[in-house]
Amino acid sequence: MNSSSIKSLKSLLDNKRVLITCHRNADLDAAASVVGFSSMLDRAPSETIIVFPEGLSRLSKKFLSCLDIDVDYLCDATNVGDIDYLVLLDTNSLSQLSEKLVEIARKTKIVIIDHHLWRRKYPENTVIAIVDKTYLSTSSIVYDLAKKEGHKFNKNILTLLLGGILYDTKRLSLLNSKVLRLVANILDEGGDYATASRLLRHEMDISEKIARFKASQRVKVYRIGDLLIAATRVDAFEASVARLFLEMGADVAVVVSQQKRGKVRVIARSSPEFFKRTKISLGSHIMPVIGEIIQGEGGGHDTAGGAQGVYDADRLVELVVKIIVEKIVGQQIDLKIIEVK
Ligand SMILES: [Mn+2]
Repeated sequence: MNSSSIKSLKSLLDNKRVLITCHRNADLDAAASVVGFSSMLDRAPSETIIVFPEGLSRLSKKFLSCLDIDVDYLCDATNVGDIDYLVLLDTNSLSQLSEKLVEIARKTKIVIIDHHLWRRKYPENTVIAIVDKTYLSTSSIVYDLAKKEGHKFNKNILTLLLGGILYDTKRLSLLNSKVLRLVANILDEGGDYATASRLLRHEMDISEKIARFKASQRVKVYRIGDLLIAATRVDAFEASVARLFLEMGADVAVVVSQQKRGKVRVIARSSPEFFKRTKISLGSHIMPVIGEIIQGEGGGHDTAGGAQGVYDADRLVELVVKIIVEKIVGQQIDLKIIEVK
């Protein structure tokens, strides 16, 4: 990120109608960066509209309500009228937006702020792209951006941004000196680590617990050397189930779920050691391939990926495992041979 782009960003959005948004079902990093960014523009003479396509994640809602942060937002951009600038935070492809937002993106100047690299070219009308992986979260980019603009956040927004950073860095288990310094600055300015950390603690409700037990009963485990792949199909709580399998010792977890309107979704998680050893990135090497086969889209990070499309859910579980196995061993293998019985 260079300072010239930052200067122009602030003057750019002055006196403009700015729509600020992020990927669907905003996770904590996305929600915190949207709220942080819009509060930074608050004092500027611009009109800001926040859209959280398909709303906020449960954790994001919990942070906003417990921190008493009042945010006016829309869940879609159907009646927003003319927009001068579309600010995309924590969104690394237009497919993560709602249809209406994609429509707006096609005819509106775009500012991109993200820590995920875009696998495709930026949309044609992108005027500024602040995309930097080394920030590890979009919340830390927004914080740094605001700092450079001379903007001071109030304590609750600082704690929210801290939550976004903790969330995306898995509570700082991914870390570099820059992010550690930014976190130290946030604490110095009044961000509350104890509160952010407490709010991040996840309390499972009974339905999530049941989903985890059911998934454990149905899981299939495949072994390649000393690598284990655990795969199953669930109705809900995919991410929780994938986490559980990793905690149980799987190197890769694959979880498929049937969605509305005949769609099917798969998420996969791998341990950082798996990526280190095999150099197989779920987001770059596996999910885009799956996305194509199931006539949808796929992507994600090295150790966390997902794809959506149209396919039979049970067959999709096998397909994903097959493609991961093929990538590991360099050839197709009959899954029956490597299934742990
Ligand atoms: Mn993020």
